[in-house]
Amino acid sequence: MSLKKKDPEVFSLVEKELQRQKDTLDLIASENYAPEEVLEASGSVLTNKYSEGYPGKRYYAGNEFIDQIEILAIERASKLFGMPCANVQPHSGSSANFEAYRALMKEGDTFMGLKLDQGGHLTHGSPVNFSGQLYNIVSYGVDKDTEQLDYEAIMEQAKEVKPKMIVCGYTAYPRTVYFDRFREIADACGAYLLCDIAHIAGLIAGGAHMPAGPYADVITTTTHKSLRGPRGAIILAKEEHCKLINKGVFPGSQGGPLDHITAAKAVCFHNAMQPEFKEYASQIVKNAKALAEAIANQGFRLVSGGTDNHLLLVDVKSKGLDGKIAQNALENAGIICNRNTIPYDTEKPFVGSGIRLGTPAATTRGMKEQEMKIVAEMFSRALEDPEDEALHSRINSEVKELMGKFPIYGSP
Ligand code: DSN
Repeated sequence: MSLKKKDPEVFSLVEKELQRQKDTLDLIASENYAPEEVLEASGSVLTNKYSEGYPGKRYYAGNEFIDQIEILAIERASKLFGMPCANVQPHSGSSANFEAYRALMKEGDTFMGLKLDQGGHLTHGSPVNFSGQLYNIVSYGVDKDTEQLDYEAIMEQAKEVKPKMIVCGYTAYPRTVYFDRFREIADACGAYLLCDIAHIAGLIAGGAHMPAGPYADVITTTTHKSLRGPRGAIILAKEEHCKLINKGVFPGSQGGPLDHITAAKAVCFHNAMQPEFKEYASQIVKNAKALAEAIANQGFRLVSGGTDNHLLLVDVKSKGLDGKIAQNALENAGIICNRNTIPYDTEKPFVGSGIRLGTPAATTRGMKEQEMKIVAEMFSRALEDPEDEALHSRINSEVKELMGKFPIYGSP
């Protein structure tokens, strides 16, 4: 009520954004709807506190309850992902990667990550990012025919390159990541293994993807994607790396932690330990498979032929479109997703030949396999003619009606 009175302009924009979220179909693979208890913790009075340092070792007084909250978050994160050390202070996935790299590497050291245009993240060695500027990057790619990781080829490359670190875990890779294979590769060349599980953290927590904990030296993850928590990140590590990681986060890179977000992370980890979360994670994958099959049946080519996880990459070139045109047409039809490069793309990254679709948010709304068939049909129809405004407006109404049957935040 106070926001409405004190700043009606911002209030009204927040309300409009809420309505947009309710009325449209969110298929952005990295987005989700944080539950109300997570929003409540992140919007709490904890935002008022300064807590530089760690529980029991702060640079400010008054941290009795903040310490208890951070300890809870640490213990829960550690248990959830099966690693002895957890740092719950990183503000974002990029910060977490920056901090973990700095903890275990010196500037100029060599690391291997998947190419950005084949599914890797900016922080996995892109030349326009700190990762590609501070370190010597030798990227690996996916196989041109299967569009999947070729573990034998990566092993050969790693033995030759002898990197200090290998990064696995991706933003646009629709297949299982075999962390056990990456452990073998890292061991064969004496590298640290960093698993960036940001996209699949919820699947791992819910048992729908193999865990990274038994294999990784360090895990980084955001908490707001399939994990369905607040916007932020964490780092998990083997005991031997704990001190360096903690120093790398504070004072190495960040100042005060966001205590309200730490509390929301603790709530998110608690939720992810409940039996219902297993069902949620497994339904995300079932929905992605159903969506992939239905979209392929509409005549689209899927990168790697399908999906094992929460996302699929649709090659819209197979229908004579590019990613940018397709993304805009879909947005006009109320289907929110993002364009993406596909392996060995001939388009520039700003255009791309692919559309990335993910099911974590739609699954949170309660949608199941039968709705995925309806979604695939609407997706295909919206792309029949990217210029047809009347068509998109009709589909937009159909999407809104469907979303009304799967409300978020209590009402359509
Ligand atoms: N921007 C995120 C994504 O959409 O995958 C990765 O950080």
